Amino acid sequence: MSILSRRISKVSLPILLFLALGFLSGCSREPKLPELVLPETDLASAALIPKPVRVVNKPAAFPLDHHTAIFTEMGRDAFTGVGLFLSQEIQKTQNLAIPVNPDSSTDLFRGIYLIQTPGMEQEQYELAISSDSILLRSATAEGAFRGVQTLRQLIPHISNDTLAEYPVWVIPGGTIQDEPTFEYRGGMLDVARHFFDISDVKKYLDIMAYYKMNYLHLHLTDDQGWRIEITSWPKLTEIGGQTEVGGEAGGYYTQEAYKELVAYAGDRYITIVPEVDMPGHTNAASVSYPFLNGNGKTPKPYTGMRVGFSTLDTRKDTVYQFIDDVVREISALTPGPYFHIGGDESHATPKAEYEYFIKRVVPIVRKYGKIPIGWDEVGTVSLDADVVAQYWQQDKANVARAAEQGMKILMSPAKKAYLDMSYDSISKFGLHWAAYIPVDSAYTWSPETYSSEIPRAAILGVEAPLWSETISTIAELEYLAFPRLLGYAELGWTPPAERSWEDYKMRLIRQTPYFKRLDIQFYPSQRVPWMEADSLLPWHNNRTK
Ligand code: TNX
Repeated sequence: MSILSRRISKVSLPILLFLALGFLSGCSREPKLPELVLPETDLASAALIPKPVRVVNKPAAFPLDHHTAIFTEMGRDAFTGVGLFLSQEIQKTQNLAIPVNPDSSTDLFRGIYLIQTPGMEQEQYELAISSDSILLRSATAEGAFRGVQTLRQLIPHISNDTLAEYPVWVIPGGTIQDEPTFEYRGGMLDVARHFFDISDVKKYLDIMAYYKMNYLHLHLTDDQGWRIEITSWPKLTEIGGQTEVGGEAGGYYTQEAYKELVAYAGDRYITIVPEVDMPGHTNAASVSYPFLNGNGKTPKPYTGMRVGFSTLDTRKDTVYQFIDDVVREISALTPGPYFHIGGDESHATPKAEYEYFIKRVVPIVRKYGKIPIGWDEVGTVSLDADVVAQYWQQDKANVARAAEQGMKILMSPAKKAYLDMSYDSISKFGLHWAAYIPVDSAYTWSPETYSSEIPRAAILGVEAPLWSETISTIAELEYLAFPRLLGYAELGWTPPAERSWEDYKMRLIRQTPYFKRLDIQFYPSQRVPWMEADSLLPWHNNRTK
């Protein structure tokens, strides 16, 4: 028996009734839905990113039109929320109104059904597309949300206006069975070197969600700025939030704004990971509260690009009280499981002091119910295995030590995964201390095998950090992030055997209608054949000439 039929046979009685009622209401009424003769389709060649695990074609297609409705399982609010999200996106993109859970006894619909199916993994989903229905099965609303992104990517950006008196968007028929390779597929924004307001971050979240990424790490503090309101220490933002690289005015998130961002991410099944970088990268904190650095001096605000010159006073109890307050306030606003403590480039902190400091901060994070993450330097400190080390440096000693201690590793090797590395020597923005990272190089590596020191079982996932020393506008941010971010989304989701640059780049070029619609200022790398895009759109360009 195939996996598919095995799963269908497990569908419970209430769900069968739910489906049958939907279909019966269709059969029992006059007039019937118009029969449309649809063109041949090819689901297996659709330009999906990340590439799904398994796709099977079927000689059928689904006509998305004003006769379509979304039905979600009754009494499951989270599933209804996912249905509403899909409906809103179709409204925005196709300008088509699709009702969610309409009364199907008064009107006739072809249904998109979101069906809760126990026994599947957290983010696993199955999409079965035929001429009269789309069935999206998952155990959780999160799984349904990931499947909805696949469906969105399958809807052509142009309607076919020759099939009926009204616009029809032809969705290719077949079955997709899909689930992620890694549980953590993330991006990081450095909002400290340059501040980006919540509308910019929301746009990034929209795009991450479309490509099934599920964690956004916010680098909230650094030498050049403190970006989150802490009510018990108000000068952090009153003073420390007012600067950024280059001397422009900085900015910060009020707690209300941060909560709004967390909720916006949550609606997209993305978890925010807040980072307060310490004991280094703390000049902005010490400008606000000079006692923190322990050297008796009030530091000047810093707007340059150097690293490694600041430290907290590791032997002062009031410093740990300060940290306790910061971790407590941010943790209370953050429903996700992780709290990032930075810990990188603490060159101004003697090694023994660094170890002492990290060992005192890790329990504070645990006290507020969070799992500590640190940059790979934390791997050098003897810690329990619940701490996550984020691999960034070429020197593998730190991650090797972390893996020996049983810590999980988040893969962000700078040579491959740093979005702030320039594409090439003529790139307008970015740094190149680790490497130039052209679009193909960003994609053609395997987190699974990148480092022999890190066993596959220790890898939590992949994250692409975007440091912001050289970028200050959303357009500049997008130039560095796109199209490379999509490659990291695929590395996190698609198993290695299914990945190929030749295949990926042809799917990548077909993302341009989406990029244009969202006005994403992507870098049109010459390693990708963008010009051929129009003639290569089997689904996305089925308007008859
Ligand atoms: C290293 S990566 C840093 C950041 C810089 C970045 C620039 C890491 C943990 N620390 O402070 O912004 O390089 O590429």
